[in-house]
Amino acid sequence: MSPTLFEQARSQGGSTAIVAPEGSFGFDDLVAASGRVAAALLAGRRDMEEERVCFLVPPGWAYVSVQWGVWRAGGVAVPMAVSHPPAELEHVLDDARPVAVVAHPDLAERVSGAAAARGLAVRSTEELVPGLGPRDEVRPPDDLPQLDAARACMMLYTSGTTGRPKGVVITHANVEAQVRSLSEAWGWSSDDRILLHLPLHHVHGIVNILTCALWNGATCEILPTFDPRVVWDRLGSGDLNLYMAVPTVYRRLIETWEAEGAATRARWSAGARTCRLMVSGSAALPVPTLERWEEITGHRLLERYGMTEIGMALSNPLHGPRRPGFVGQPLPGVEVRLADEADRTVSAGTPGHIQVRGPTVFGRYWERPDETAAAFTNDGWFRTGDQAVLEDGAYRILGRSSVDILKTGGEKISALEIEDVLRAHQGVLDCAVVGVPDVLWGDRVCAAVVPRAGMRPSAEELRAFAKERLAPYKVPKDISVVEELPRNPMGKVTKPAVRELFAADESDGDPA
Ligand code: MLC
Ligand code: AMP
Repeated sequence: MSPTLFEQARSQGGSTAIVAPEGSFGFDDLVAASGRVAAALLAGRRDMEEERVCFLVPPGWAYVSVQWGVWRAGGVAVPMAVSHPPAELEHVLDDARPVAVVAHPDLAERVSGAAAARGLAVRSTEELVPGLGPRDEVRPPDDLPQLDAARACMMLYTSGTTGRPKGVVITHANVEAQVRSLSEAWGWSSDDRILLHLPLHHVHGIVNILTCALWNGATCEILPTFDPRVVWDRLGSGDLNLYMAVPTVYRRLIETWEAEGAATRARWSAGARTCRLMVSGSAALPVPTLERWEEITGHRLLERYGMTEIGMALSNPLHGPRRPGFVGQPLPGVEVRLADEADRTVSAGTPGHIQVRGPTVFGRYWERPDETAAAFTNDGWFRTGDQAVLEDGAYRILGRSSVDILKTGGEKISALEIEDVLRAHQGVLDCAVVGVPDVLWGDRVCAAVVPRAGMRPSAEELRAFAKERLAPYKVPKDISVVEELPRNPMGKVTKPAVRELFAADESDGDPA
């Protein structure tokens, strides 16, 4: 793994690295535990040489130990989403072609069938991670591989406009550049203590929170799931000084605070005020959410913009004015430009496509050379697919270039992937999936469905069908059965008109 990340951890000795459901662990524990995981995965070999290890482990101590163990063994860590049904996990197994699968005992059943069908045994975190189960005599070898920073360390799955989710291959050098950039911009230090409840198959939780904390000798307090009352209790304790989340989480926290009595509200607010920094990202932060959070906690959220392929690119300042509705300026070491359709830089004040370059940017999609090539300009700029405008020195995000990429609760999803699944239902002739603007979810996933002649599948039946095949956050919240889809004169479905169907549904209160 990144020698710097590892050496920094080792130099922290017994100071607390992780507070998790399993207990409190020092950096020395992490060095020991990850060494043992690495040795077990290597099983006598010198180096995993970028072989993939898929792991299905809830956020906590075992997760971190396995991730670091894979890194130290020279493997590529492929975290699988704990919320995903077997069908989504199977896609990752088929695509990543791992040599090993590691699962927490509580989740093993969800992946064991698919793993066995692919000739893979599921290894338990209880067996691999010291302190969680019986120890055997496996010891970390003195000579775990020395890794070149250009080697891949992680693959994160992300949705695009075409096909199923694809693997974003991230190198040790990418992670290091991302962490250095954020550490400088947001003033991380070993005095920091941050709460982590975001899913750990995304860059937000993995890099911005977990790895930044460990790199800086700070403490990361991990909750296994998001429970707004638990989060408020932790913020209200005054023990934390850093907090990062997606806009949906801030909205949910506001709703929970508003439903409480005066004494609890006061305690929660007072504790939250003692934080030094609170950050929002992964989706547009609605200005009313920013304003209400400021009233409740005294914190004007620092909004930043990023993406799995590039880490973080733009950020409001740690010190200095944070403009509501804006995402600030390029982070240290990150080049950002706005370009027109011909990849020419546009002038300030003119909307353009956001393109990003620099050491934080990934190199390739896993085994998708054509999509990789299409994602970069000839001179190495990555096309994010987002649009923005530069106004008075700060960037304002205008939206995405594709109407078929949605963001719900910070999760990026493809409308086309959901449509493919709905069309596989025997009662569905055609359908269109859209994101309807929503203050809680960002995009609320909605589907208009044209039934086959003589059939009328209910919304609940279709949702159940989708839930078996897709991650829960991809399942449409509203499904409307319609006679036909709105189309333009060329016969193409007009998604803005589909969106309007749902706005109309809401007003007459008659969803299917
Ligand atoms: C859960 N549900 C969602 C959802 N998450 N629906 C839409 N969008 C989502 N994101 C649904 C469930 O299916 C369920 O529906 C109901 O909500 C309750 O489920 P839950 O599991 O109890 O939800 P909860 O734990 O409260 O999760 C909501 C959330 C979570 C917002 C906390 O989605 C979350 O942590 N999102 C953050 C994702 C993230 O880290 N993104 C970063 C990507 S990296 P039903 O119908 O079954 O009741 C990136 C780059 C960058 O974007 O810039 O950072
Ligand atoms: P992901 O692919 O899950 O990493 O999501 C990246 C996408 O999230 C970006 O391409 C943007 O569309 C969106 N995003 C991230 N941060 C912001 C933000 N602050 N404002 C608007 N959109 C954002």
